Amino acid sequence: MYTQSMDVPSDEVSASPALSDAEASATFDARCARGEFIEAKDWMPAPYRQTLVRQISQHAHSEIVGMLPEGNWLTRAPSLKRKTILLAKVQDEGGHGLYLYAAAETLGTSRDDLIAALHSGRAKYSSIFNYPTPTWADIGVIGWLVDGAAIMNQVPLCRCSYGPYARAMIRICREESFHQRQGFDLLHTLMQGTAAQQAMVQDAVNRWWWPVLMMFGPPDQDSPHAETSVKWGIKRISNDDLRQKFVDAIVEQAAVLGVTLPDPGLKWNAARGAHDFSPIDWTEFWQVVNGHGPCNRERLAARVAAYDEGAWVREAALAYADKQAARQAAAVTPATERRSPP
Ligand code: BYC
Repeated sequence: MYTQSMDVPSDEVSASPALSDAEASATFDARCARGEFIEAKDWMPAPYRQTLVRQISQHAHSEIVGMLPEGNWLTRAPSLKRKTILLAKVQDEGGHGLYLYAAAETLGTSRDDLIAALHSGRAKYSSIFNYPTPTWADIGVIGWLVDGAAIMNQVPLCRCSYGPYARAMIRICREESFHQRQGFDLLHTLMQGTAAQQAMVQDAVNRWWWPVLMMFGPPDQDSPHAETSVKWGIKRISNDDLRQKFVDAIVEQAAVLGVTLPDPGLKWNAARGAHDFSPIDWTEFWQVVNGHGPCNRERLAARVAAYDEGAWVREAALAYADKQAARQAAAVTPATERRSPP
């Protein structure tokens, strides 16, 4: 029903008329290697298109599902100022989802198909949004750590080889930077408060730290998409390298806040010029990714209910669009043609 996908027949998008498949592939790989942007109407190999639809749609779903844990606190924010900030942030996440669905649609897929894949459980979304937000400090930790991890992962995507995705990421990253600052500010305020408020922050940090490190995806040797995504300039930095950069950046910020990161193995390694940290529990990660995290069922049920309850809005929007189109058609038709015969 809803689509901005371009009206390109599938045989035209899957073959380059002038070149053989092998020549087209070689030309395409060379363009990626030179760091050129690939645009929606350019020839691209089918696996490149599939990889992008997979990643961009998962990313879009993450933004939309990601509104739920924070949305949980919109009615309970402790002041008008905090409520206004949180409302703006949650709306931003919705906007990011919409830019990203639109970017995925430029690859010839429809939004209806993408949303059906999410609702049926066929499409993934970020593991991190399957954890609960029982306290106000969770909202600060989402901003500081979850959005912080998102920025670390997404800044390199501004240079991704697919133009529409890269351009969407520029605005998204700017907004994510504001989100991270608001999370840090929220936690900083709580850390100047009572011992109970400080304990609430520490508890939230303890619960989110490991799931946040999992956001970057499996270790490089278990990342099946890494090789092709790097070759085609979709991924510029590997899962493990981004995770390491994130840990190194956060250690200092945690010290400024006065919180402890819950890892006794976390220490500076002068030889590597980076922090060592303890092994991650990948069994938990795969359980969450495969639908068995603390809130997976709740999150999907909330999305399906929101979609069903919004059916009347989509119908009204389509009826309005039809009416506008009919009016416009009538306006361009010469009056003589519109007059009914005697
Ligand atoms: N959760 O070969 P790999 C936000 C899957 S929104 C779930 O390394 P890839 C925010 C992966 O999809 C943040 N699944 O894959 C919003 C693949 O499965 P399939 C979302 C994960 O794609 C609201 C399999 O594991 N950010 O910040 O090369 C409020 C093997 O992985 C996860 C993005 O989506 C995970 N954490 O690399 C606040 C960024 N990790 O598809 C904040 C864009 C991996 O074969 N995405 N999997 O069934 C990416 O950069 C990459 O897709 C990833 C994974 C780094 C996530």
